[in-house]
Amino acid sequence: MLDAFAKVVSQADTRGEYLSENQVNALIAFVKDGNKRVDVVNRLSSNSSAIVTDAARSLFSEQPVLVAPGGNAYTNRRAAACLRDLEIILRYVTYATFTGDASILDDRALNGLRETYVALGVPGASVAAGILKLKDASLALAADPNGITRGDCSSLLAEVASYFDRSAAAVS
Ligand code: PEB
Repeated sequence: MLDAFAKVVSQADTRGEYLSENQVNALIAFVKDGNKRVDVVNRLSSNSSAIVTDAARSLFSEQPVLVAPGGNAYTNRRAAACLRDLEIILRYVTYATFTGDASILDDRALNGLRETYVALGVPGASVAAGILKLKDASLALAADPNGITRGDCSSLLAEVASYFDRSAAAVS
């Protein structure tokens, strides 16, 4: 598991080089924008249940076969597993956002996930659709200007979006 700093240091060490000015400047920008990052993580973490249940509700209404008899999320046990899976992805996206690095998401959640779903018969494309719903809800919440100091969050939001896209691509 890496973070934005450890990644740059480890890459420089692999090449036996000092940190470049560009790398240092990028990390200074990372620190300067730290409050924005923490605010986004807090917003997503403290609204996680609503984000997850809304995403699942919307997925099931678009793909009702999932919860119809014979569907992969049919029965309370499987619907609960589905909600739990979305919750896990959201949680790892918040970790990646906090550390500014996708490796914790890759190593602990996405690695082998597609194969797990294939083995279980869980439709990966539907999971991916659910993850994109998590993304939409999370970005809307993260970008909500109410009750927060306004600033430019575009690159941070693009980064958060990339973690959801990466997760969806890993299972579809
Ligand atoms: C991944 N999901 C399921 C299982 C595992 C995961 C390992 C099998 C064990 C279990 O049931 O608990 N676990 C999950 C994950 C990590 C992890 C992401 C990362 C660290 O450890 N079914 C649908 C929807 C979708 C869904 C499309 C969006 O129709 C999910 C939700 N996952 C789903 C379902 C099951 C499951 C298990 C329904 C239960 C499958 C079954 O038992 O038949």
